[in-house]
Amino acid sequence: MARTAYRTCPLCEAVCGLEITLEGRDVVRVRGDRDDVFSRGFLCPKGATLGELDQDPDRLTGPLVRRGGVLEPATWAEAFAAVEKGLGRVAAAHGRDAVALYVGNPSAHTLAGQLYLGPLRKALGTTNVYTAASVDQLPKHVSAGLMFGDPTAIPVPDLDRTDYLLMLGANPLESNGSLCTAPDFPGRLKALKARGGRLVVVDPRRTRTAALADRHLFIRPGTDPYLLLGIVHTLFAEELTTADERFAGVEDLRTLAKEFPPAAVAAVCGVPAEQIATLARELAAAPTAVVYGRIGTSTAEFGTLTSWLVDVVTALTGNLDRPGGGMFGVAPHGRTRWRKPFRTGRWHSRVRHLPEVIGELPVATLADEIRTPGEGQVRALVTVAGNPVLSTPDGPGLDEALATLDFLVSVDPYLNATTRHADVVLPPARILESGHYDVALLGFAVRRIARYSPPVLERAADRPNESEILARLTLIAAGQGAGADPAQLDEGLIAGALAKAVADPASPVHGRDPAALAAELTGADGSERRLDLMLRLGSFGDAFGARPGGLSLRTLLDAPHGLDLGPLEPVLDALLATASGRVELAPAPIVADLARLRAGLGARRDGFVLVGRRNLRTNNSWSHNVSGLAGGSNRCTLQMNPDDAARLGFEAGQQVRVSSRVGAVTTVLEPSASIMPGVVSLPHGFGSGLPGTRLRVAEQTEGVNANTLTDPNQLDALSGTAVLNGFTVEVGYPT
Ligand SMILES: Nc1nc2c(c(=O)[nH]1)N[C@H]1C(S)=C(S)[C@@H](COP(=O)(O)OP(=O)(O)OC[C@H]3O[C@@H](n4cnc5c(=O)[nH]c(N)nc54)[C@H](O)[C@@H]3O)O[C@H]1N2
Ligand SMILES: Nc1nc2c(c(=O)[nH]1)N[C@H]1C(S)=C(S)[C@@H](COP(=O)(O)OP(=O)(O)OC[C@H]3O[C@@H](n4cnc5c(=O)[nH]c(N)nc54)[C@H](O)[C@@H]3O)O[C@H]1N2
Ligand code: SF4
Ligand SMILES: [Mo]
Repeated sequence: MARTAYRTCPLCEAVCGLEITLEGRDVVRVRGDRDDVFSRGFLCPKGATLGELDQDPDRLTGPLVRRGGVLEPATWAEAFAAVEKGLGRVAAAHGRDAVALYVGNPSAHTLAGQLYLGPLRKALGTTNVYTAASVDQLPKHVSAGLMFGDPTAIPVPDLDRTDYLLMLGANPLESNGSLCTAPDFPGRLKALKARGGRLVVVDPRRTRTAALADRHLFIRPGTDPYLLLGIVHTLFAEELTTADERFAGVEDLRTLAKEFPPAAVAAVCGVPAEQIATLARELAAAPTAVVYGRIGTSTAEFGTLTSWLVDVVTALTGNLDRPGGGMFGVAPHGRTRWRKPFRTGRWHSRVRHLPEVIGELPVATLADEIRTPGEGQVRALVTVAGNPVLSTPDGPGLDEALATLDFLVSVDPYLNATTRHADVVLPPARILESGHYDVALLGFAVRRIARYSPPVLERAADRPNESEILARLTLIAAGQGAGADPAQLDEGLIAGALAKAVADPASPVHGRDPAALAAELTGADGSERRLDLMLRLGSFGDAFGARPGGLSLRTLLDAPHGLDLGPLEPVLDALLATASGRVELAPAPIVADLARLRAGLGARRDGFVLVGRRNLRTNNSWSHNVSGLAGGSNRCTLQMNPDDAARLGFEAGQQVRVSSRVGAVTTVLEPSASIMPGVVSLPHGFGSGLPGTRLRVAEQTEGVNANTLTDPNQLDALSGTAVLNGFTVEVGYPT
C-alpha cells in the first residue's frame, strides 16, 4: 500500500517541500509539494532522486571500527567505546587542542547538526575548530559583523519585490541559491522580469542565470571590488546617494572611493567604464534595487571587501532594510540582538598565526596543524558531514596529513576520500528516519516561513539517528562516557535555556517557573522538545501561552505544507549591534585592507585564471554516487574560450594538464564560448575514486579533484577564506 509523506528537501538552501510516495520503506516517487507554502511544487533533479540517495546501497548501515588496520563492522556500543578511548587518549596525552573538529556543509541542513554541534564544540573545548565556512561564506559573516555588529545579520535580496537585482558571482539557476533561501529561484527571477524589473549578472562565465538576465557582464575573476568601488565612486560623484541617519562612515567612504573612478578600475576588472557608471545610475534610479554576491565573490582574493561593498552599494542607494532591497530574514525560532562585540582574532592558529573568525580557524591551515610537530599539534580529528579532502585547498596534502593522525572519527554516511582514513565511522540513520527543520537557513529566507517535517520512517530501536550520535559524542567529550544517556544532555540544555529565559526581563516568560515550562514541552524525543522550546520562545512563538496563537512544535506538526508568516519586514533597528549603534559603512579593518586593492590598480596578470562552477545535478562532493544524476552535462571538464583553445592548438575532448603552484591535474578540454578569454573553469567535488572508498557509482565517474590546484596559502586576509576562484594556472599538454 502506497502512502504519501511531506518532507523538506535537505540537499540545498532552497528548502523545497517534497511530496514523497512510499511503499513500505521504499521511496517510489518524489514530487514537488504543490501545496507547500514556500516552494509551491518546485523541484529540481536532485530532489527528485532523494529516494535513490536515501536508499543508496553504499550508504553505511552501521558503524565501522578500525581493527588491525582494517575498518570492520562493529556494534554501536563498541564504536562509541572506541571513540571514548581514541579521543580520551589523545586529549589526556596532548591536551584538548590536540583534538580538532571539522564540520561540513550538510550540517547546515540537519536538525542534529544545528542542535548538537554547539554543545559538541563546547565539550571538546578545543581552539582547533574548522568548518566549510572558510571555503564558503565567512567573508560575509565578517562584513556583516563589522557593518552591523552581528556576523549573522546578512542582508538577503528581497527577490519577490525588487525592481533591480545586480548579481555577482552566483548562478542560482544551477545552485538554486545560497545565503538567500528561495525555492524556485529561477521562477522568482522570471517573475522579477515579468513585472518589469531588471536582472544584471556579473560573471566570468555566461551562465544559465546570465542567459536569463537582461544584461550579462564578463568580469576578470577576483576583481569585483574594483567594479563595486567604481559604482560607489559614481554614486558620490553624481550625487546619487541616499542619506540615512543610521549610517556612519559615509564621508570616509566618499574619500576612499575617490581613488577608484570607473576609468581607473575598468582596466583591472575588464568591465567598460561606461558600463560601471550605468550600473550606478540604474541602481540609484530604480524604485527599489539590491546587490547580491555569492561564491564567486566570497571564495576570492578580496572576499571580505567584496562582501562589504555589496551591502555598501545597497545601503548607499537607499535600499537597505527596505522592501525590494536588502532585507534581514527572521527565522520563526527567532532573532535577538547579538550581544558580544564583534571582533576576529580572539585566538590564532598555531603554525601560521591566522586569526580566529566566529569561533573557527581557516580550514586551509588544518593540514599545517596536523603536520607540524610541537605543543598543540593536532593529533585527533572529529569530522561531521565533511569531505575536506575533496573540498578544501590542497586536498591531496590534507589527505596525506589525515593518514598520520592518531585518531579520526567521522560522522558520515559514506566511506569517501576523507572518511576512509577514519578509525571509527558513525553513519547517521536514513534521511527519512530523521525529522527536519531548517534552523540555519530560515533566517536567510526571502519570506518568513516555518515548516517542520517529522521522521517519515521509523527507526530500529538500536539505530541511533544523527542527533543521538552527536549527543553521545558530546557526552564523551564532556567526560561523561560512552554509556551516558543522551536524553540527559537535552534536558540539561532545556533547563539551562529556560533558566536564562525566565531571568530575562525582556522575555515573555520572565518570572515563570522553568520546571513548569519544561513540563509543557512536547515532542517525541529530545531534539523535538528542544525545537519546541526554540519555537515557543522565538519571534513568532506562543511564549508558553503568553502569546496565544503563536508557534510551537504542535502548530508546525499540524501544518505539513508549512506556514507562511508573511514577507520580510524592516528589522534593522532591532538588530543593529555595533558599538556606535549605527551601520558602519567604513569599518577600520576594511579600510586598512583596501591597501591591497590600491596596490592592484596598476597590476596586470598574465596567463589563465581558474574559476569553479556548479552543475545543477551535483551537490559538492557527495551526490556523485547517485546514478540518476551522473553523466550528461555533469562532467568534470576544463572549460576554455574557443579562441584561447584555437590559439594554443587544443581540440575539444583532448586531455590537458592544468597546473598551479600547488599541484596539477589532467582532464578533458571543453571549448566553450560561455567563458571569457583568459579564464578557465573546473568544477569541484569530483575525484572520488581513491583506494578504500565505497562509492561504486562515483568511483566510475571520470573526474579530478579541483582542490589539487587550490592554494592553502592564498587566503582572503580578513576572513581566512580560501581563494578557490580567480587564481593563476597554466594549461598545457599532458606530460
Ligand atoms: N574548488 C572548490 N572547492 C570548494 C568549493 C568550490 O566552489 N570550489 N565550494 C566550497 C563550498 S561552498 C562548500 S560548502 C564546501 C563543502 O565542503 P564539505 O562540507 O567538506 O564537503 P561536501 O562535499 O559537502 O561533503 C559533505 C559530506 O557530508 C556527508 N553527508 C551528507 N549528508 C550527511 C548527513 O546528513 N549527515 C552527515 N553526518 N554527513 C552527511 C557526505 O557523505 C560528505 O562526506 O566545499 C567547498 N569546496
Ligand atoms: N547544483 C548544485 N547546487 C548547489 C551546490 C552544488 O554543488 N551543486 N552547492 C551548494 C553550496 S555549498 C553553495 S555555497 C551554493 C553556491 O551557490 P552559487 O554562489 O550560486 O555558486 P555557483 O553556482 O558556484 O556560482 C558561482 C559563480 O561565480 C562565478 N565566478 C567565479 N569567480 C568569480 C569572480 O571572481 N567574480 C564573479 N563576479 N563571479 C565569479 C562562477 O563562474 C559561477 O558562475 O550552491 C549550493 N547549491
Ligand atoms: S532545489 Fe534544492 S531543496 Fe529544492 S529540490 Fe532541488 S536540491 Fe532539493
Ligand atoms: Mo557552500
